[in-house]
Amino acid sequence: MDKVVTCMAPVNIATIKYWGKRDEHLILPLNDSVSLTLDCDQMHSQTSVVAGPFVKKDTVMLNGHVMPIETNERLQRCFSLIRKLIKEKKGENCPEAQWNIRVCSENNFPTAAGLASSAAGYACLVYTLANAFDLVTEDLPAIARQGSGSACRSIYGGFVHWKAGKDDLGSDSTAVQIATEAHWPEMRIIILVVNDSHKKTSSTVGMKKSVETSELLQYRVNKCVPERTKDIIEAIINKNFVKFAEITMRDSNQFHAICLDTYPPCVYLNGVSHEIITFIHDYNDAAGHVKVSYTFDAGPNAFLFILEKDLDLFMSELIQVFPSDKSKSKYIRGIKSTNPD
Ligand code: 2P0
Repeated sequence: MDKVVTCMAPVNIATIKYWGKRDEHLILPLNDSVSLTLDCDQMHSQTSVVAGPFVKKDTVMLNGHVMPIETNERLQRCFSLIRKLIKEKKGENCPEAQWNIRVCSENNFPTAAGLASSAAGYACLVYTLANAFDLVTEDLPAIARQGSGSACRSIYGGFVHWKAGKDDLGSDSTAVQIATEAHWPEMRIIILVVNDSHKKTSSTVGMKKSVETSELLQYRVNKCVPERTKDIIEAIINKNFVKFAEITMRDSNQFHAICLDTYPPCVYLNGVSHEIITFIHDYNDAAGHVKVSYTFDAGPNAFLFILEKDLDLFMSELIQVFPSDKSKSKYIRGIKSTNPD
């Protein structure tokens, strides 16, 4: 390889949350999840890869810091799965499979702050490696999944369904696209960054604790997620915003209820998050039906969904209630057309 290959991958926001693994090592989830991948020109990872006999050893730099690959099982697995693919496609003894690889990756947004940085990061790593070695394959989501579960959803744009699968080896646990980014162009996402510092309990640790201690988690996995997944996919295909929005809010609330049911509890939302939830419900009540919905990941930051026709009026009220200052939200960013800062 005599050139540097650079790719970008955006974050994805789950509307049906992934929370809990049935296999920690292979990163196999207990339940299906559904997400929307943002545009690449917004929050994204950018990764550059170079490989060849001239590279002395595998190295990965993230945001200017060297990552210790030797102690990072997930990075090692991604590298070895890519090398396995190279051998499958180009022959067991091909020189490329022996080359060392140098990776340099950057996020254009805060890392590990509950803003889906590992999803974008691992999706980008795997996608860039595949491009660098000319590996055209449908296996990329399954490889990205083994870096970070939610990364399999960022391989695709638009609306994505990560099927949990049943197989012990994970052959059927992969992401499929529900609809492309062109399907629902009126959809907008607003991100309210309440706090962009590192979260106290990582998602990986939090979901492990939930699997071990939450009595509600199995109820969610067996009784709620299957029907919600079916309904939200239908809502996406039919562009039924009210249905989509209601399921999204319910699933976010149930996910955080599981976090509180975890012992000791994982508290990801803060006072401002709860103020945002109240504000959204008050806004929808005043409008007479659901105009905007929220979802929160493993952090206090809010992701709001709204249709373009309702955006201006909503933003004018939002900015009054949550001015972009340090006491409330640090900044407010509208994905696609709006940037009030
Ligand atoms: C999601 N989250 O569906 C859920 C909602 C956080 C809250 O996927 O252990 O970083 O690397 O598989 O992918 C975050 O979990 O966890 C996540 P690992 P990951 O977006």
